[in-house]
Amino acid sequence: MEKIFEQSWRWYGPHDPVNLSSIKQAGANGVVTALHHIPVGEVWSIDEIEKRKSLLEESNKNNPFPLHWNVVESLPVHEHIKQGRPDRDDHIEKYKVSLKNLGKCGVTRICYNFMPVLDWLRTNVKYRLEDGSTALLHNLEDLIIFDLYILKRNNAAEDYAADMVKKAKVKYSEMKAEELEILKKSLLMALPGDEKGFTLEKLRKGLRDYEGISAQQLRENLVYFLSEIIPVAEEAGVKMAIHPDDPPWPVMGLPRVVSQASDLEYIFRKVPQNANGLTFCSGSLGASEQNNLTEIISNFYERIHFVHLRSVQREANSRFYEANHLEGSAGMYKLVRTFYELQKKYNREPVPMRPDHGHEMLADQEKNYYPGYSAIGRLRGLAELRGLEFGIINTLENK
Ligand code: DNO
Repeated sequence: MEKIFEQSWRWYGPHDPVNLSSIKQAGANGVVTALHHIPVGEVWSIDEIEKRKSLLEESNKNNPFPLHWNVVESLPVHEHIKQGRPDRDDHIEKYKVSLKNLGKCGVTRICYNFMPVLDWLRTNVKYRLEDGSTALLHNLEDLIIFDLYILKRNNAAEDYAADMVKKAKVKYSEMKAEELEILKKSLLMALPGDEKGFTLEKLRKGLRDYEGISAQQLRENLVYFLSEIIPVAEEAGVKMAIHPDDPPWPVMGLPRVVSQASDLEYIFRKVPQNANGLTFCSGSLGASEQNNLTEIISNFYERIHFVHLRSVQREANSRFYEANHLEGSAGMYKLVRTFYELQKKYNREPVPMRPDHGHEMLADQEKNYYPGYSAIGRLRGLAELRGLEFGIINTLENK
């Protein structure tokens, strides 16, 4: 076997500070990208998809190592679909058209998520590590401080354990204004690819729109959505790959239903076609110690259409930070080895994999990257993961 993964790299498009030739130099040939300029819910026309493809084709001229668009990350799901509003069918119809258009253009893997309002959530996007680089941190205590004292959400304290609320209260009373500002900025940050971000008011409104929507209701809305789009995806030759919740538990009173193995079992049982698949994200799932990552890979292997590899270091009280790719709690050797063994068993093509996030380090510390998406940190991640893959294949095959 030559490869376990198709080495890939997330590219935000023409405005991304990391350009296509840098991606080639990083050693990736799969480009994971999305049409971020199209508002959520609007159709991705063939024209727009072809325009993005032509940027890659242009950069491939006279190049023996061509890039290709292998995964869409993300085709976002409109909030009204998640909320099950009366107009959800109109939004689902538009989603189907985008999906078919992508299939027609040969872009056949789509990553998306079903997290209400917010995507990934970190309380400090510049957490300094011992080696001087910075990483992303999630600290529940700080999230509580934000929720109670900055956002001032009604009855927020009821959503957390009493001892954590107490600890947060003490910490808050000692925090300086700058620290509170960092916390606020980190939590109101825009989602990847969106430059606008949240205001407190916009976030409050987003949360209000989910009042009365239980986890069970959200789950049913997800199944409704999947029952509609998966047959269309199958027909279009497209694989859908849902991204797990990050972190994998409810946040700010919002339900989250793609957090653990039982959630995955549920949605795959309800909508069994293989086009209904998973983005295996070791970082998101790995933030909860209840998730056994190798078991999840083994149980859902044939549905894993896309892989994000990164490792969080879990600490007490739902605090975690993003460690180097081969360190932290994920146990990367075992994960990659499990992928190797299953690929041999099922004789599958290499699955697209991207190093998810990287530290801000070296010259990148002077630049302004979207947190987690610096060039050098991800380059280090990819290089380490490729080395691990190379070592596993060569050792196990006695090369
Ligand atoms: C964060 C990403 C996520 C992911 C979406 C997919 O870095 O992994 O934001 O792109 O959840 O829909």
